[in-house]
Amino acid sequence: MKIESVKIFVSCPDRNFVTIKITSDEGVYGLGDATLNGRELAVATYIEEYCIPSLIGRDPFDTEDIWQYFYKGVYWRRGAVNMAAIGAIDIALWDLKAKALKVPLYQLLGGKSRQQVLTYCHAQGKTLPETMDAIRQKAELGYQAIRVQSGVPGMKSIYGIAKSSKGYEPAIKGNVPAEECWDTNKYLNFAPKLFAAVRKDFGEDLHFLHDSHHRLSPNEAARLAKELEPFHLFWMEDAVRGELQEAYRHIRKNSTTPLAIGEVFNTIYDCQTFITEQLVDYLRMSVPHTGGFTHMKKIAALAETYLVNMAPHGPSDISPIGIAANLHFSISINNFGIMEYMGHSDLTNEVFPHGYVLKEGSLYLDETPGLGVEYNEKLAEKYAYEKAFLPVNRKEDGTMFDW
Ligand code: GCO
Ligand code: MG
Repeated sequence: MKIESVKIFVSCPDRNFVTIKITSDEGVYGLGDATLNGRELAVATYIEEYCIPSLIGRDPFDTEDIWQYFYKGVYWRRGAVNMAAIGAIDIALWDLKAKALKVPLYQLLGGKSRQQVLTYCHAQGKTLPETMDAIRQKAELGYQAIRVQSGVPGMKSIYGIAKSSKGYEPAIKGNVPAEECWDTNKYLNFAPKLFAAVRKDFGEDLHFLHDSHHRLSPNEAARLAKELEPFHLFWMEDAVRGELQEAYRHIRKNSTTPLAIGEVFNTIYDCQTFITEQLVDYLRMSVPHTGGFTHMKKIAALAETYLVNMAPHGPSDISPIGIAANLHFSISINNFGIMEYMGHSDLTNEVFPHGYVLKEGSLYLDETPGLGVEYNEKLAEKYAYEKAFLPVNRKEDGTMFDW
């Protein structure tokens, strides 16, 4: 079998998505998710200009060699754009292979290690009472794990809180990024109060998670992790930027609150120290952003050796193709923790019809060969790309800060 054509589609069915379609000379095709929130055209151009010519004529079953060709063969290694491009190609090739062999993709990854994939959803509100209502609604839907984000008194905006009633969406349409304003002290004083209230109302049974979105210093993170200990969080996420992996030693030494990190990582080298020193409990890399199945299998294997669990990133900016990739990966590995699932709008789901279903907070795969997701090209054509950015963040005195 040979790769005959590769196409890239950029569309905006409520939000931007980049989709790759690789077709073989036998007419079998595979789909991949190349969406990188706020940098969509960079990945699309990278694939179009620098990858497609080298893919044509190759055997699509050679996933390992093709992966190495685009990783090792490129002098400029790693990086979000590069690895999202490799991830999209790799996912499409595995989808194609599974379709050609007429099996659901997870069968190529080792079969099922469990029957369903536990997910967590988001509950958020501008105020504490609003947040408590949102948690109640999600609990009533049967979710067992809920990420809680709340507005902080005295702060105008904060990561994770919806501006409209349509639900939280991190990318904002426009020509330049929106600006947010941050105050660590107000946040640190409020977060323990939030979780004290949450446990008081909802008891011990539900799992609660929280995302600090890379805004704390190691010592601030240690303080928060310690103060949150009595409320038994499932995890505290992205407390400190992950560029300096050693920074987590200090948090780890000072608290037993479970730690998660990794949604912006894209190679095994971004988490090597986290794994080998057991500095975190969960790694949050996603299959599409981290070089696809070929690379993620190796990361999961290293993490398994050190008793670290995988917990793929699953926001709305990963398309249903990327979500399905995360699902096949999560169902097949032994060291799976939990998967984020924000869900998508009805329109997005119409453009990407899929077989996975959510029941009582867990996702179930069907037995369709491949990933089990389609891309409705005709419908997608009606929704042209609209430039959108993630916000940037400054401290109250104007200093540029982490978002
Ligand atoms: C999460 C994330 C997201 C990201 C977003 C960026 O835990 O789901 O933090 O909300 O901010 O995916 O594109
Ligand atoms: Mg996050």
